[in-house]
Amino acid sequence: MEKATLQELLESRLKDIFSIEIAEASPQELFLALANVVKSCYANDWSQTRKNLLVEQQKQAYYFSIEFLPGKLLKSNLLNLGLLDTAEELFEELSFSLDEVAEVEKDMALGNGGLGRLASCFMDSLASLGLPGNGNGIRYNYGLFKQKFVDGHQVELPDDWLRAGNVWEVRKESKAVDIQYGGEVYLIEDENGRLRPERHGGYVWRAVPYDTGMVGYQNDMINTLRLWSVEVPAAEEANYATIESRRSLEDLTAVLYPDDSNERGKKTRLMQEYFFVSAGIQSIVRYYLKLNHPLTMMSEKIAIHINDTHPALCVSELMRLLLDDHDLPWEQAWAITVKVMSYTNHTIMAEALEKWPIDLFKEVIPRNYQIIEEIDRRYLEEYAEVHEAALLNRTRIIINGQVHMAHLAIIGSHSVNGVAKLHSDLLKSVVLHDFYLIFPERFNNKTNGIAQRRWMQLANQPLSKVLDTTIGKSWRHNPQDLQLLKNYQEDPTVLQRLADAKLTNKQALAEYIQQTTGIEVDPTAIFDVQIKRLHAYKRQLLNVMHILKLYFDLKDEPQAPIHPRVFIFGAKAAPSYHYAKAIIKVINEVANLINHDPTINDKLKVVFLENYNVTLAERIIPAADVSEQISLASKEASGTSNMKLMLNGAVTIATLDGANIEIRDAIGDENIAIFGLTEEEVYAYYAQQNYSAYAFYEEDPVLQRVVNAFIDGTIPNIEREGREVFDSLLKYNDEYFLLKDFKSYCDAQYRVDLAYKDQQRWQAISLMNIANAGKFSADYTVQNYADDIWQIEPLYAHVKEPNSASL
Ligand code: 4GP
Repeated sequence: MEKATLQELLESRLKDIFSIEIAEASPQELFLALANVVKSCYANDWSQTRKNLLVEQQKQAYYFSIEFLPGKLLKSNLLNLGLLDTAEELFEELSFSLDEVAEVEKDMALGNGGLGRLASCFMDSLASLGLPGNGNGIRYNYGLFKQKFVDGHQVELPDDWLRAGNVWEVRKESKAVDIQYGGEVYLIEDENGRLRPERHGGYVWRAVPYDTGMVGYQNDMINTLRLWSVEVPAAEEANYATIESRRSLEDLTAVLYPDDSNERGKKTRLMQEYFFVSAGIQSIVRYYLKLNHPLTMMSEKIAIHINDTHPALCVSELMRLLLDDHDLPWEQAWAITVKVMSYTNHTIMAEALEKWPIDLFKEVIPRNYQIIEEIDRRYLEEYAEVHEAALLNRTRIIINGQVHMAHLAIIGSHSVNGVAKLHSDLLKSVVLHDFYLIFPERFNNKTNGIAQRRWMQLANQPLSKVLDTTIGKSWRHNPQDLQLLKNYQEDPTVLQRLADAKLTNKQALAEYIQQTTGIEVDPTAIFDVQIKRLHAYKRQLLNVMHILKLYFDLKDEPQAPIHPRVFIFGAKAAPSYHYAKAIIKVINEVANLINHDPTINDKLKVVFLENYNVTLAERIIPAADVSEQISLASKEASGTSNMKLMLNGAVTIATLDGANIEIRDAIGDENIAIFGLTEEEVYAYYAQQNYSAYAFYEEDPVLQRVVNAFIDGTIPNIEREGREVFDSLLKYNDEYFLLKDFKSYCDAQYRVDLAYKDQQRWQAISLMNIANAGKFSADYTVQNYADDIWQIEPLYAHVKEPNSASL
């Protein structure tokens, strides 16, 4: 599209919506007008994609996820439509900044972290590969809370992201479905001797879908992200006459992760899970029936993906529809269900493997509960002759009065995958070992990937330009072409250009830090970044302990040859995760102490940026020199910020955990700083039960001084939190082995410091990281899901060649 055409469209939208001229428009008005133009640019392709899918009758994948974290969409849609450069030029000509306009958009934060962000990366890749794949989730009125720091404590404010409306979504009233909750279900024999459910009581809520176009990268493919919102069904209006009764209904899709420390929150959560599952499955079956194929062939046209355990009810809900609404015999319905379903596990942390009390199940979704009981009964019966009773009793779905969602997902799926090689191996050997014995053929690995277009082309334009001029533009379509950069490892001009791009990004981040926190940081210092959810296993505390060590080194010897460093944190703690919040307070107070200590002479700065989200990540990642990936080996399933930071030229300091191992394999030991226990060593400690935090503390005076600092008054204002940290390390024997890994972490940090001082060497390492990051594009990951799990192919009727993703 020509610039002039874009301008005309923009002008006419501004007139239509606001009755104003461009010159009078505010960034808000420009945003809305431009977003509407963008929408109209893909409207036709969106309907064409749907029509083609119906005509071609190709198999489609449906990705069920309780979280999606797309971030802002304006610039990514412009990029994918091939309009970004034109829009940027136009705005410049009009003396506006496109960035300022894009900033207006609310970050769509319908998720917590890795799991939700991965779901959105996959949406982008599916469309960009021309693959028919749709998202299915919940349209929460409030996204993940907005984080503020008050006196160094995390305070959670509601994220009212829908207040000004959401320009990208389309309400599809005609596609609404009813969701049944509660009541009692009796099984009554019909004239053919078949047991049929008869429902007494209960209530029906309406699920209304809001669809958002998922725009493929310059290929005219537009998939759909369908998010469901709850409403009162028209026939039930009279029953919801009071504000209170309405409120309890509206609570259902109000917030992501209702506080489930109480019964009411737990119930809401289970109802949410059933809500988006039932709505999604009903709409899929309705679509499938339009194709006029027998239900027994469903797996040839439909793949349903269970992203973590939250949508595990997909199994029992599809069974319910096939059995109750479509009269299929159990065996047929089960065969279809298992062929259609697949499941990804995202964590080995036990708390995330959901279990629900059966009483709650019976109360909320009684018919699904009956079906789950029957799946459970048949599971025991079917495998009784092949496997020992003890094994079956450990793997069955209903155990000790609880429904195990992961068991339901595994038993009901043909594929179970982990998200990095190590994680998938641990699933087989430890976490899901019992299931591996029963269903070895179901287990496979799909290492995570990232949306490289967002994390490089959009987030890091300075570096993108260096890449274009050095290796050409093919990397924009084929990320593996980043390898071409390897030819320049010893080219001082290219290394300098990379360094310049990094400096530009660091200057921009320094400005943001100054504006938002008042802290001044020097862009020539090392920017050392740890951005991820706050969790004990991710060991932000280990990072803090190293910072304290450097602090003491400088106190003892102010001229110590340490290259100046800025430690940057971004992290939210779950509202009910007390210990994680204590760590936030500690980091903030350590920052206060160090940033204001004149003897440190600005050699160390600690910055904890508030409200970490996708948009903030887009600011931080391009400016990072060092990437902290320091979880205890075996605990981080994969990680994806590790891949984003690597792509942007940061050098990783890492344990051999999750995808760090595959990053190390891709770039070689000389381009990454590895430290700490390996997964085998961690498990050896577990087996021998001989870990003694105190022993490490006792023998290392440096460590002693650091650990004591949490309680000896060195760090002001952390009486309670410091004690909690101290106790977790010594009294409760340091669950995540920080004391054991401390020394080797400090050694690795020292190596990083030395490497940075040799700028030529540092830039060459950084270059190798960028050059080898192509393989972590989610395009490749999704291609593997498409080939191995979903068996979907690019839309045949596609007008343009889909993005190639062969490895
Ligand atoms: C996360 C894992 O912690 C992270 O390692 C992984 O990269 C990400 O999923 C995507 O697979 N898990 C979650 C969760 O976000 O809620 O379990």
